Amino acid sequence: MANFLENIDYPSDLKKLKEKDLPQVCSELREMIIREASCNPGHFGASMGVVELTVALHYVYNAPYDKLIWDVGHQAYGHKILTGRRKQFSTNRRYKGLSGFPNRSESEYDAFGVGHSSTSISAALGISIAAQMNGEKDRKVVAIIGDGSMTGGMAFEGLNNAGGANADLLVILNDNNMSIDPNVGGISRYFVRMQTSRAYNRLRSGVWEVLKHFRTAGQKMLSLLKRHQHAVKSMVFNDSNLFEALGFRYFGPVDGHDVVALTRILNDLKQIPGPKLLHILTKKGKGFTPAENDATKWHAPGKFDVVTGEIFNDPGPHPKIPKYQVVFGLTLLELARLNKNIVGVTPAMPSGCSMNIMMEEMPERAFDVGIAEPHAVTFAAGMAVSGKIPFVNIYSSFMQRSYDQIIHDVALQKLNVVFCMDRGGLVGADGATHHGVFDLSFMRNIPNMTVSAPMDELELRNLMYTAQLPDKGPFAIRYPRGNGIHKEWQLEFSEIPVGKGRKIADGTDVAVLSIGHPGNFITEVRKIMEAENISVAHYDMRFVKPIDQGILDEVGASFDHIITVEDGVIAGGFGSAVLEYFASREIKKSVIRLGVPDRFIEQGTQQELYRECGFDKEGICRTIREIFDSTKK
Ligand SMILES: Cc1ncc(C[n+]2csc(CCOP(=O)(O)OP(=O)(O)O)c2C)c(N)n1
Repeated sequence: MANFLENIDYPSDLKKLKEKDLPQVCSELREMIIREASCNPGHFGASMGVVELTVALHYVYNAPYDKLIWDVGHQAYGHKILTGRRKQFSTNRRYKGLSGFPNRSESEYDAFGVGHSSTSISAALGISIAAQMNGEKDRKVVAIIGDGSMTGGMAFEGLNNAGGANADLLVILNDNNMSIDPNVGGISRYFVRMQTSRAYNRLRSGVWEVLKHFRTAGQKMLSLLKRHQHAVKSMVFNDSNLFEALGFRYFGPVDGHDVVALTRILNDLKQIPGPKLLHILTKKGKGFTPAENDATKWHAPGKFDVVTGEIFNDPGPHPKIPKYQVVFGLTLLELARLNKNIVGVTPAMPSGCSMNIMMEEMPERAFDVGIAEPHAVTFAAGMAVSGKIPFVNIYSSFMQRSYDQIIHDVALQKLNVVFCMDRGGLVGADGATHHGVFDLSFMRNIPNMTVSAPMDELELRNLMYTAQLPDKGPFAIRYPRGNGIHKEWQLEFSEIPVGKGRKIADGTDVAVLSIGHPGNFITEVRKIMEAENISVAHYDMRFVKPIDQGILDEVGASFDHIITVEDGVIAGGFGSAVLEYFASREIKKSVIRLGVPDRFIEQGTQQELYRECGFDKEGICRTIREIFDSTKK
């Protein structure tokens, strides 16, 4: 049998094939995604589910002139393979390799950079309006968005704007009834109803009638219809359909795994002007049974056996030691048992952040609110006003979405909301869109906010314990992706005095002040430096705000050389807080700040990225040597 995929470098090669060959292209594409993802882990289920859609889109549209905008972009592996990156696909998500998400600097086929959800409709609308302004009347713009991402408020802001603007835009709603975990909320239930309701199926047949007219009408008829858009619209307009009510023409739901039917529908829709929404039904993980049966596990499974479907969990460097996220999940449940006011809030990441542990035992006290970070924060603020103590767990990079809500709805009102920022710092393979490196900077300039970062999982537990004690106000705790370091971690809780760090080791030549997990690099650094006759003192500061002024006074008085280390942006971060304090007290000491420089860091392993930024063990040692080499001169 012919192997089509190996002859497809670009969509132009795909277009040479006959419609009847497309199902085989789909199965070859699926095989390749399975083969590659099994040994080079990444997002799996989502890309498998949109194979037919991907092939149909590239068969029908003329990318890169036409713009295909993937929401989140974790489902775009097939798109990457069909658009010039098949041979490099084995470098997906690796250091210096392909990005795991569409990225404009990687390919002209990636129309819009992405990684966070619910942006596609807004971006597509902007591109479509700009095309109109530029006189590019034939340019087609398509946003592809999942039902999970459709729960994000921004998606609705985009729909509202597009419906009112009457822009030429196609939104494809890829409905697989899943987010990472099962999709939640009214929208999700609405989509399920749409699939079964007779009213929608009647509407659908009306719509297909209109499509048939377009198909047979020819150009003359088409321009006539375009001129009478309003009349056409009223033929299919149905106010009880959410999208129709917003000004979109709704088509569907249709089978998203019938590639030939999809190409025909897309060709038809190309002829229809104005904002349109095509609702397709797909199965996440389609074509790989284990993934179809457990979509959450197979969202991003890690390495796996292509025959048995066994997932090879990466045991990490210390197999028995749990990840920070698990420590969070178990600790939250323990605290919730002790304090009846504690509630949990997660925007669509219950299994990612381990709040599912609390959900299982206390479903009425833990809330998945959909992919809705701003809402999650204000929802928590509302509960805090009524005496609850919400633990809102949001991955650090997604917390960026909630900035106004943190300031306006929580901090200004001094509410006792605990912000648990998982995946703080450089996260590794997910790359620039997902690194949680801005949080220490953007949290520390907010009045009333306590900003902390545990050095290990014991501190994480005790900070969580401290944050729920009375009158603590807004309290941020950020911790990294990955494993903790202690075998025994489920120790009794003890309160950590807010704003107090701790001295880990004495020294005389240089003081290293660390925040968060990079403090664990310093034990090794001290040993290496000791062998070179340099004595290093180490302080784990625990809090960026309020910062421990006692330690800073002590260090300022005793050391000429001070190094700060953080897994976050240097600009405005922890080291900057130290400098600001020294400046305010006129303490004039050399402070070298190590952390993430003022540029976006791409993907790689965390270790590779720490090295690139110069705050891994070697980088810290190098900095210390440079200080003493220069003082000798
Ligand atoms: C703002 C933001 N919050 C959370 C996430 C994490 N996330 C990545 S994919 C995903 C689920 C998306 O569901 P859907 O759009 O239905 O796509 P599917 O994976 O089901 O194909 C989530 C929550 C994100 N990328 N962006």
